[in-house]
Amino acid sequence: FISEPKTAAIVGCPFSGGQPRAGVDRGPIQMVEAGLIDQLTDLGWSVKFHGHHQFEEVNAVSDPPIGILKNPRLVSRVNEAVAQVVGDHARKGELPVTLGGDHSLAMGTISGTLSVHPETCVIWVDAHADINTVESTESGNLHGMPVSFLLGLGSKIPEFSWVKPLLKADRLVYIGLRDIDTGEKRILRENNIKAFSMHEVDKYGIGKVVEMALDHVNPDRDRPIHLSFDVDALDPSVAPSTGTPVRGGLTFREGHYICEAIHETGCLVALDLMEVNPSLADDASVRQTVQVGCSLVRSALGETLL
Ligand code: B3U
Ligand code: MN
Ligand code: MN
Repeated sequence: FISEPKTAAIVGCPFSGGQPRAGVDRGPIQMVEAGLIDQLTDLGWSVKFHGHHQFEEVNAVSDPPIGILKNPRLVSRVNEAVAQVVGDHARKGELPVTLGGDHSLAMGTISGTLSVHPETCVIWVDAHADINTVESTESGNLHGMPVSFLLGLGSKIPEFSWVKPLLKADRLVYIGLRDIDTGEKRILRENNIKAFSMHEVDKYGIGKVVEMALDHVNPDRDRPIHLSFDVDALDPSVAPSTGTPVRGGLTFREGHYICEAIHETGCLVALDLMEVNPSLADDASVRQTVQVGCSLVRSALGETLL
């Protein structure tokens, strides 16, 4: 596979249907307005951006809940389109950088990556595990569920039949967890999924945690990496404008270190930066969160401190 494509393709996904709070659909717009494209160009990338994706058409479908799943058809159709777009970029050897939008979008982004690079491992950086199944979810919010769909866990619903269970449990690792539902803890345990919670970050330090995470999913550093970064992995003092902030999160440097270390592997083939919600919190907090989102992307794409 092409480990370091020279072209980055910005996939702007102004989508909020996987969770209840309005405004997360403005995240990608604000990150682009903050200058992300010029910043990546300055890092030496050729950057493709043809505007944010338009989801009005899918918005029009009648979409009653399925069980307690909210907006199921909308989330499914948007993600099917996202999978296609991300897959198309990856196939051309470009690095898809998906800006969310809520984290249900990773159902699409990771499906797209796996369709092109089946050996891909996923590094999921988040306060949450987003691994609820149709059976375990208490909220019915699909942004808390994309990982279970990718792994093929839980009962299948026909509306999501396009999602293939292409991700293997031993190709997935979490960093930053600290708010996991009881059902999710069981799912992680039963499927032997490797997770480095904030407890392990405290215990070993972020350098060791990233090394152990890579050793688990990518021991020879020869597999493609899809990094799915939920901005709520960061502490709310660092990234306040997000839908479900949880105290005790990653520092500014710990978040950036993860991105820098993954860049250094040369294996990054796709990146998600999700859950920036510019309508939550005051102007200064919004600006701070949008800027952190941009700088995480820059770090993953090779910005160094020296
Ligand atoms: N685990 C809960 C809460 C949650 C998951 N992801 C976020 N919140 N951002 C759920 O709704 O599944
Ligand atoms: Mn998430
Ligand atoms: Mn989260």
